[in-house]
Amino acid sequence: MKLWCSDTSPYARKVRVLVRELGLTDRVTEQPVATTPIAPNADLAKVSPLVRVPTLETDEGEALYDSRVICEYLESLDGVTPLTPANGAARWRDLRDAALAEGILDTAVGLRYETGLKEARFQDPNWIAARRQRILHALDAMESSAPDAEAGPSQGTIAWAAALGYLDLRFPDMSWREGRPKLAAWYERFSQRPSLVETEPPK
Ligand SMILES: N[C@@H](CCC(=O)N[C@@H](CS)C(=O)NCC(=O)O)C(=O)O
Repeated sequence: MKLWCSDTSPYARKVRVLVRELGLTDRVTEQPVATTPIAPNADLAKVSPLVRVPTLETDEGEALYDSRVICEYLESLDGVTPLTPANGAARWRDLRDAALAEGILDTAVGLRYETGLKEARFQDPNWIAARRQRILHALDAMESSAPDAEAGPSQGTIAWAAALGYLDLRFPDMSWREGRPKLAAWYERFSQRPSLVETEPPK
């Protein structure tokens, strides 16, 4: 399988972490690529109509996206022991947690494009402030339900770590740890997993 990814994409990082946690590194080759909304990568465009990373080309030649679909696919492969709870309340809670982190990412990545790719005169400070507020609000929800220190990897916990790592990379001024001691303690421990260390984005 071929995983189109980038070393700074938090969505791709979710998949790259899961690949490692599931023991699939021998079956997945990473294909780094640079793509942005205003400079879509031509090679990726040939296999992925939205031209976004991550995209997974399966051994059958199918292109899968987005990161959630790819995570579900990887956990469904023969010979793989899924990490995300299979059913019941634990599953819905975990997938809800993944959606919360992805909401943070959608907001933060959108902000990054807004401020990084648009000329200053086209940026709306009120909109930017509201988006930052949304991220802080979501972080408060994470603090209220921070996982046990011993919680293992799953789609939910991996998405949380990818989102927090992305805030450290792109929005250090948000100081997300301030006032969120449980979340900070959980992340401190979880981010030491080899899968997270190996996929840490370059500063
Ligand atoms: N919902 C998608 C989001 C993927 C996404 O937005 N990836 C970014 C990189 S972080 C990208 O490829 N951006 C290029 C673009 O939007 O044209 C997922 O979960 O995979």
